Amino acid sequence: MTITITAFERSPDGGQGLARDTRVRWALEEAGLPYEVRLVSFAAMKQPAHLALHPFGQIPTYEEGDLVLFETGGIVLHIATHHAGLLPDDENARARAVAWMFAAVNTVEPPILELQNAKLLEADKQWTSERLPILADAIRVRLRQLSDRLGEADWLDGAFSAADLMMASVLLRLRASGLLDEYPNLAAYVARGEARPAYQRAFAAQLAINRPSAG
Ligand code: GTB
Repeated sequence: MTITITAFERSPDGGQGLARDTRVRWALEEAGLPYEVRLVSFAAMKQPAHLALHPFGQIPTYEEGDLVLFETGGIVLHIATHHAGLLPDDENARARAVAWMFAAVNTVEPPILELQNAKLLEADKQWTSERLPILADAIRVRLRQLSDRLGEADWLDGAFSAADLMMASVLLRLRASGLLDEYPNLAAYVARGEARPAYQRAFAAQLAINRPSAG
C-alpha cells in the first residue's frame, strides 16, 4: 500500500532537516518502506483539504490506504509497531521505548520549542534579553538529566529504537544554539543517530526538495 506523507513545499530552514517530516522519513527509511511526499505551502495547510488530514493545519501527515495520521509521535509509533527494527520484541522493553518516545516530545522538546519560539517571535520585545537565559537554563536542566541517564551508552535503552529516533530528532534542533555541545555524550548520541544510513537518506530526501542544487 502506498504511503504518502506531507512536507513543506519550502521549509523555513532551507533543508537543514529541522522540520518534522524528517523524523517520519527517518522512521520510514529505518523500516525500509518506500513513500511518496506531497508538498504543501503554508497557505494550503490551512485549507479544508489539508485540515481534513491534520486538524491543526500542520505537516507532516501520513496516509496509508484508509489510514490518515498526524502527530509525529503517533506516526513514528505506527510505523514502529507494524514494521521490524524500530521497537524491541520484549514487552517491557517495548513499553520503555514508547515511554522514551513520549519523553522526547512531551518532556524534552517543549523547553526547546519555547526557546526557539522566543528567539523567532519575541526577538523585538524588551523582556527577551532577560528571558532567553532563563529558557536556556530550563533546557540545560533536561539535558543534564538526559546526559546523566545516557552515560556512556550508545542508545537510551539497549539497541537503537524509535525512542532514539525521536530523542535525537528533538535534540538536533538544539545544535545551532550551542547547548547540545555542552553535553558531549548527548552531542555524540545525536551524531550517532545522524550517521545512520536511514537518517542520511531521510536528510538527503528533504534537502533535495529544499535545496535542489545541493545534491
Ligand atoms: N506536534 C506536531 C508533530 O509532532 O507532528 C507538531 C507539528 C508541527 O509543528 N509542524 C510544523 C508546521 O506545520 C512544521 S515542523 N508548522 C506550520 C504551521 O503550524 O502553520 C516545525 C518546524 C518548522 C520549521 C523549522 N525550521 O525551519 O527550522 C523547524 C521546525
